[in-house]
Amino acid sequence: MGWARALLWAALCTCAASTEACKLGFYKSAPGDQLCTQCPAHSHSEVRAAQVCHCDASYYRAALDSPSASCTRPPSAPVSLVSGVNGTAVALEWSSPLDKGGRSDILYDVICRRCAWDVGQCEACGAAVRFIPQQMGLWQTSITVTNLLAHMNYTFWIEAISGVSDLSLEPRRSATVNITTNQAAPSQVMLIRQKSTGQNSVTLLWHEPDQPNGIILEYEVKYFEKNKEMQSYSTLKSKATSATVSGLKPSTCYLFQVRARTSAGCGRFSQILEVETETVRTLRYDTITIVWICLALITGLVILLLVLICRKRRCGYSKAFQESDEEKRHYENGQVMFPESKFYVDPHTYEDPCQAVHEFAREIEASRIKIEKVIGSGEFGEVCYGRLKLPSKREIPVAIKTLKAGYTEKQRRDFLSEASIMAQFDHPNVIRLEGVVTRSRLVMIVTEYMENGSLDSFLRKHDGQFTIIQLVAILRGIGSGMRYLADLGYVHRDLAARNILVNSNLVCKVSDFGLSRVLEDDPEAAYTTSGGKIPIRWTAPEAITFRKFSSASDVWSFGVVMWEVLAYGERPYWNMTNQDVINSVEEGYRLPAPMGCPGALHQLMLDCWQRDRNERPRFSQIVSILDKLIRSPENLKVTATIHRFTYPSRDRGFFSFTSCATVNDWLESIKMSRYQEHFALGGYFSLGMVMRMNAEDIQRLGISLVGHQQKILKNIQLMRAQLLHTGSLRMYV
Ligand code: ACK
Repeated sequence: MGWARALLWAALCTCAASTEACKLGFYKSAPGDQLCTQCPAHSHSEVRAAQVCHCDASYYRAALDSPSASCTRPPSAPVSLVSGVNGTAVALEWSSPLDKGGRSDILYDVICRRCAWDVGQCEACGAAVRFIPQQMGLWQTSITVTNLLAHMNYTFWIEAISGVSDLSLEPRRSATVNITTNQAAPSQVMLIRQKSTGQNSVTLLWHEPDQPNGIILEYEVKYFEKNKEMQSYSTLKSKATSATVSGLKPSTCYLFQVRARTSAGCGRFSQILEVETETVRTLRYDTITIVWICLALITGLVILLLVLICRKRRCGYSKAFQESDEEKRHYENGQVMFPESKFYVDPHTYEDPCQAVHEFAREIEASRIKIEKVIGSGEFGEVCYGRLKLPSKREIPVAIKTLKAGYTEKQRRDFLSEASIMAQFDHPNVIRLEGVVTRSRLVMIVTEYMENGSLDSFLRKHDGQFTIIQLVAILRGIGSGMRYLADLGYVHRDLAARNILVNSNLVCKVSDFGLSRVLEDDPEAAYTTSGGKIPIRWTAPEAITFRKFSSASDVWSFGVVMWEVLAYGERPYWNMTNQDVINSVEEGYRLPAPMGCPGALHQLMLDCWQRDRNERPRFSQIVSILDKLIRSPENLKVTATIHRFTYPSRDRGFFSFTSCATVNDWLESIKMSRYQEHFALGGYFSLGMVMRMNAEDIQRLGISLVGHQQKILKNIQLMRAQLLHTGSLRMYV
């Protein structure tokens, strides 16, 4: 039957062709009297009497398109892709492609890649990431992506696709955006279970959240009697992943939940665990057993008293630090005990400072440390990376400061005094001492390892790559560490970005507690007329002139660290001489706001640089101001204006731009020569024109990397700032 119909169709066709054969570029899909139709757009017929028109090169018909439909091609890339990061979520929005390829069935696929800080190491974003409403086949031009990791770089590709995308061999066209997530609270504690149950207590165990997003400061256990949450619930804090909740009623059903807390806040509570305490067992003892029990109790009590008295005598002033482990254990066991206020003990107050190191710091056997590589050099010797394995603990990465061979007794003492100081501190924003090695030929100080090294070089390496909130979070961490040190009565004297270390979670920790707070090992330290060696650019005037070091002078230095952070590791006062810095500060000049620095932050810097040290904020106030700014980021939107009066009046010591006569020279000097063409195409032919550019002008150049846009803007402002006071700006504007 089919065969017969084909024959008939061939005959009719031949007949039609003979009378009315379609010309090239025309077709007739079925035999009959109807006229030949012109081939639809982007198609052609290659033979006379064609029944279909084939698509031109790079044009296609989707399976469901009718033969009379025009041929179409895949869409161009979506345009105007914008991103908004909120903690660990990002909202992406874009506009439809300018060339839809002749189709209306445009959908979008979102591709996500996660990149580690080390450039080039990217991987798929993983199954935990959520795409709302969905990742593939989106018809709307926006998406929200949640559950990203904190402080991580992500790249998103938005691909436009249509019914013919799969027919084309060409790569899909996409728009790309790079984002960096911010700090976030830890993820939910997932697995909580009961380890043991008594009549009045329950011991719980749980796992660290999958995404701690920082250092877990503590866990909070919330518990209440079943059906009584509304009336009351109790909480208990624990530093470990276990806790014993005591004081419970026997034979009662309790509900437990756990959440983790980091400096970014609390995570979500875990699922509820229901546990019933054991029933009361009535015990019957005869008189003799009761007498024995009483005797045992009294003996125990006497021994306990003796131990306590003995400890008190032996430990003297340092008791607070000796007992810190015990306090922690109480804490870990679920009893919330607030430590009594502590004060830092200067190892110099010990007749033998070596005794101090053993009083405070743990001695580690050299065999427990594997040194793997040298990562830098300090005043006393090399700084190495290695691994430490303590008994019944997991192996951890550590930094090891070594004392070079041939040391004198004084050098050994000075070297170890840093450990005596560090050992007294226990704060998430202060570098943690693991212990010391003093009983081997090689003397070592072992501290936690900070993957990103010192803050100044870290910022220079990631110039322009952080959001203002991330920079404020960095400052908040440093401020919090300094508040802790100031509360202990410890004055740092050398607070600077080079003495802050950064770990892989971007947590910043104050470090460098050398004994010689005369700063022998700081290359920035210079001799002053008053005798000591002082890092001039970071030090308060009263400390330079009268050696009046205090927490208030540390606050001045904190202001300079704020400036370094906002200026991505720029050298404070650029290449002015130390004497020029002293004179300018004395005359009332202060560092200007770095490019893009919010006014509120520059104001805080200026407050830290109040001449009268009593007028400067305290670290506790600084932390709460930074906290408020983090909570209300809208206050960070107003960028500080560049005030002429904040610049030193003299023209010596600033970068010279005389050699950067052209835009290309300038771009080369800031390592952005790749954008020479962008500037030329944008019509920016002179430095004068460049200096008038604002953020929008730079965006219009089509530079896709936000970090590079920021770097260019920063350098334009720097150029302006440096030329403002010389008067030479008039040449350009
Ligand atoms: O900037 P960096 O890489 O960070 O180079 C210096 C170098 O040693 C000499 O001080 C690095 N460094 C010091 N302490 C640590 C630490 N705890 N973890 C990682 N790097 C460290 C510092």
